[in-house]
Amino acid sequence: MEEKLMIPKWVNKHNELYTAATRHPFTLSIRDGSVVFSAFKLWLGQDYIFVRAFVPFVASLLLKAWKESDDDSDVEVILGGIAALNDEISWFKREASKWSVSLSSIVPQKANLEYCRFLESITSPEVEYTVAVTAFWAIEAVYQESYAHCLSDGAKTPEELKETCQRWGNDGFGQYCHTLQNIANRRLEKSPEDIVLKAEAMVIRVLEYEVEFWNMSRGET
Ligand code: HMH
Repeated sequence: MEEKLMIPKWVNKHNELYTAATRHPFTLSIRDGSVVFSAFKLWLGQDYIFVRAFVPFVASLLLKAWKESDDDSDVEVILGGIAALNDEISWFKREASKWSVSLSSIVPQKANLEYCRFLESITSPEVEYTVAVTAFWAIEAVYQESYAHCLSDGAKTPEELKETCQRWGNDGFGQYCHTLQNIANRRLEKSPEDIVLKAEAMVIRVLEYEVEFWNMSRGET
């Protein structure tokens, strides 16, 4: 069957990279129960820094949606995303305290710094709304797919990590990612070729950064 929607088409076309990001050895180790807790703690501290940098990116996306979108509900969806991030930051603080991770002394690793710098670069007004919302979908979808897999049939995820997996792996978050994908697909359908090409390149870059981010927790970066 010929796929008309751009995102499913790209997921198919770049399946190897998509799978590298969503079935990474680190999240697979959570799923099979072999995860080393020190690796999880490293991820926790690094992701807290990432999420703090993610907020201004989503704020810039909100501004773009408000200015450029043809559908008022986009702003509401993104605002919901910002509200969820507010909650997420509180969750990171609680979770870090449970694991005795001191968030104030976390030093961002190279892969994290590079990803955060990239996020900052795409807050620029020169990045079109369609391209930015596609990036947003990709960033959220990697976590949704990765952590939902840790809760699926046959998973041996340690009890201590189930709440983390629930955070991104729950059905509500899955629905939210689907809504983001619908927004991106709708915009891409109406976009000229150059924007579509930029959005595809954006998906590839996000997936590459996500793989590098997970790699930190394997001690490879
Ligand atoms: C690195 N990517 C990374 N961290 C996150 N928290 C998300 C995506 C999803 O919010």
